[in-house]
Amino acid sequence: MLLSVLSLWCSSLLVSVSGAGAPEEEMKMEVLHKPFICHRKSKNGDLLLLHHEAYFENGTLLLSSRTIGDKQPVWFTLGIREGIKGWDLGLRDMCAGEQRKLVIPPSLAYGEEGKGKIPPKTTLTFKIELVEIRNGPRSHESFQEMDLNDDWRLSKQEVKEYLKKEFERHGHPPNDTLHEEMANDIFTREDKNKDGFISSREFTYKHDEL
Ligand SMILES: [Ca+2]
Ligand SMILES: [Ca+2]
Repeated sequence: MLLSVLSLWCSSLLVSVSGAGAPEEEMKMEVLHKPFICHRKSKNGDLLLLHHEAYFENGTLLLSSRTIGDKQPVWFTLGIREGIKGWDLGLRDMCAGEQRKLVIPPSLAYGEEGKGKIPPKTTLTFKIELVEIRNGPRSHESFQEMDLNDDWRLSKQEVKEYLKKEFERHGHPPNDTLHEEMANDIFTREDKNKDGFISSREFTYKHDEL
């Protein structure tokens, strides 16, 4: 949870997607496997644990979470442009255990410029297996957990308490100076109307940002 909070609140970690202004091409989505039982479907703000494989249009494998790093599935927050736009659009209403194929045009991926090993104007095919869905840090439940006095807004002190708890939960010693800095950073970004509180409206992800 800590990492997702950090990535949510530190925009520098977000992958920027170029290609704005290019004509919007359609993304193709195909369900490869649908589990028989589906307790909940993914929605914006959820944390998704998933395996992903990316292929170029000629079928060459670009990367696979099953072979890189620790070969574990990765966490991804849906609907906040944490990755490419195509993922935010293509991984909604998905069940744990479901497998999808997404064919994502450059305008919803890495755009006119490409990125790293991805050349400009590349259409990418992803095979995604969703392993698990959890409440994301932007969920109603997370807000309630952070709002200690139930007044439907977060004070700087409540945010600092939350950061402290998250640090402890992950085995890091609390660090007042760091929490103060992080809270200041969060308020600069999130307290849109500058009233010194983050309202539930300011906190909750807004769907029309996509
Ligand atoms: Ca409060
Ligand atoms: Ca505010």
